[in-house]
Amino acid sequence: MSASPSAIQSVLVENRVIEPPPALVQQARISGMQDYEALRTEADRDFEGFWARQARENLHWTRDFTRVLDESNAPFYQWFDDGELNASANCLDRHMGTPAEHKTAIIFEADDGQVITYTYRELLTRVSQFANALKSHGVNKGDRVLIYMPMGVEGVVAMQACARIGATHSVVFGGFSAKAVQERIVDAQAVAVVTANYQLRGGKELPLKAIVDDGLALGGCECVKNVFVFQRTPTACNMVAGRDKTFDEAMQGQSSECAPTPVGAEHPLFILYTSGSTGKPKGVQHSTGGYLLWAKMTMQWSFDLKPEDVFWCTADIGWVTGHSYVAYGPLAAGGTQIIFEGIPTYPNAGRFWQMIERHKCTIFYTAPTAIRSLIKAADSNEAVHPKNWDLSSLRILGSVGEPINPEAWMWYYRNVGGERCPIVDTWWQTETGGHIINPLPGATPMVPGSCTLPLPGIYTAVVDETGNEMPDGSGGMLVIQRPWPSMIRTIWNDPERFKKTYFPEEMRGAYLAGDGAVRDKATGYFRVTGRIDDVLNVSGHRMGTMEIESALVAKSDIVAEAAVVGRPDDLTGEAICAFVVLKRPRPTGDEAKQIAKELRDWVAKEIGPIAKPKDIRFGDNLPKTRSGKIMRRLLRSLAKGESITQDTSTLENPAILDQLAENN
Ligand code: 6R9
Repeated sequence: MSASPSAIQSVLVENRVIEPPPALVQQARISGMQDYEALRTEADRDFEGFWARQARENLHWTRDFTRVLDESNAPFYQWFDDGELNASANCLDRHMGTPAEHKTAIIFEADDGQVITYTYRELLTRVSQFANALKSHGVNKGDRVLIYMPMGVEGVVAMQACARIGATHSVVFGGFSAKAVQERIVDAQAVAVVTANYQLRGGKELPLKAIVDDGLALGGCECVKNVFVFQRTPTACNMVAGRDKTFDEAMQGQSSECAPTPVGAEHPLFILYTSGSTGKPKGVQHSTGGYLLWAKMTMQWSFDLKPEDVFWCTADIGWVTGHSYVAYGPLAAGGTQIIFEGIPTYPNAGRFWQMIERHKCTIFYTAPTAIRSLIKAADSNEAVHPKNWDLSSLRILGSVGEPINPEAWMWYYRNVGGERCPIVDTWWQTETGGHIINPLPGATPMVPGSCTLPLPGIYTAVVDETGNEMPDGSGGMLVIQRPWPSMIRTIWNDPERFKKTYFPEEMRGAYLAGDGAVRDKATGYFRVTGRIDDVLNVSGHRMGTMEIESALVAKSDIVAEAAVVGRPDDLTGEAICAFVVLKRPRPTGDEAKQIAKELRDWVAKEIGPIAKPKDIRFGDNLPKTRSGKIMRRLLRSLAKGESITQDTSTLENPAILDQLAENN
């Protein structure tokens, strides 16, 4: 028995096409598909000329570039390489003497709801003082600085201060372990660490400095000469004389002026290690010029950012989204942004909606995992449903981090956006530096669950294992065929791995994203189906785990969340194993059996019998990284019945593994 390809597709074939609202189209920077096409055509006709124009219009260069793209040492591409600029000057100094100087750059809302605002002028002062503090403690251009901070303004100040003096930052998410901190210090040979005594999340005070101390004690960290400690709470922490100093001590007497250090366009602005869900962390190295250019351009293109907008990206600065769309993009584009210290469920799951109302947020950018958890909360408690708040300030919504299933998309569109706000589903990666495939809010007709079309100047395709383009409608590997300014430059300390991972020979010069995708026959729209390593082959049928997950989640009366992985099977090659979180308490025994049967039948009905999960296990939760990504690597081990030997330090909720290991 096998399902027809059309049956396999059915659950994800979306017939709904949602046009961007006419009022928004009228005012948007990129207004209507004709504007989009015009930019695409410009890039097609004169690729380098297109990027040169953008680079000169969007950034302030202290020395103009004469070369746009240097491909002589591909895939180590160089952009604008003989130009010089400073990223912090482009985010801050640039607005001095303009109407933006005294406008609010950052609205900070603390975990407990306290609000502090900072103008661009005030932010420049703080960044300059901290930059001077770094300099006077011997941090020089080209040095690496590890930043392990809570979500807040000081983290952004630390990043901007590094950029100001030409130091390369490496931000480590405040939920990572001491071992993760130590590994990243050693790999990058950081000369300083910037941290806080504690962080506040959901009313709890969690140590940061103590974890840095533990990390440094693990050895190999002699390179670290200074540790700067921001005192987030009055609680004391251990301070090592000579090495550690508080922010106040370090900044005392520092001038509030610090001339930005010009750096070459290719100077590494930062290293960011990719999440543990792909094995040994890779230090993704980004440039200054190309990276900043795209961070700014995508703020204006993808989010149509205007001076009066109040932008809110909920990502932590520990992830790439928090780099491009908190620390750099919004500032380079001169926007006002919200920075939130806490978590979406504290004091209750209405926090996001309450904050949107309170700060009159106009552009809201979050992750599907957050949306799904808030749907679940709203379903079980009306008091936290978004309808209880005035969300009429919103004009654009965004999604990032994983494919958004059509069910969640529609809920977000209806209940948060009031059927008035386009949803910009942005596909991109740490390695791409900024958005790659997404609708433009004032132009692209949307299809729930599809990230639609590549941005102008970006060339994406779907290919097979030998690099040949797949016919539209057939799944394959997502590649980016031409270089782009904000692309990864190398893996820190490992150029060979960079080449092998992203530019394998079979791809003949294209960048291999590691995701599967399909381009729609009729629209040319891309739908990203998940990581290539998540594609299953069951009885010779290729199926994205996402497709099965989407089917399970579509049973929205009972299913809250689902993750599907493959495990080896003698008969069918791979068997499908589903881990499911229900909207009711976790079932056991006969009840579990009965619901599992119901779900199998449902999936059979939605996709075809071939897609029926062989195993279904129920949990209170799924194992996730602290950025909210489901750790499929662990689920695959559990599905196989293996004991977990992998590193679980990046896991938000390690206790869940034991529960999911049981076959119910
Ligand atoms: C920005 C970010 C990258 C991986 C990527 C893909 C998945 C991100 C997505 C998406 C489908 C989207 N991903 N956005 N999949 N639709 N809109 O998340 O970077 O943490 O490096 O993750 O996330 O699988 O390859 P990063």
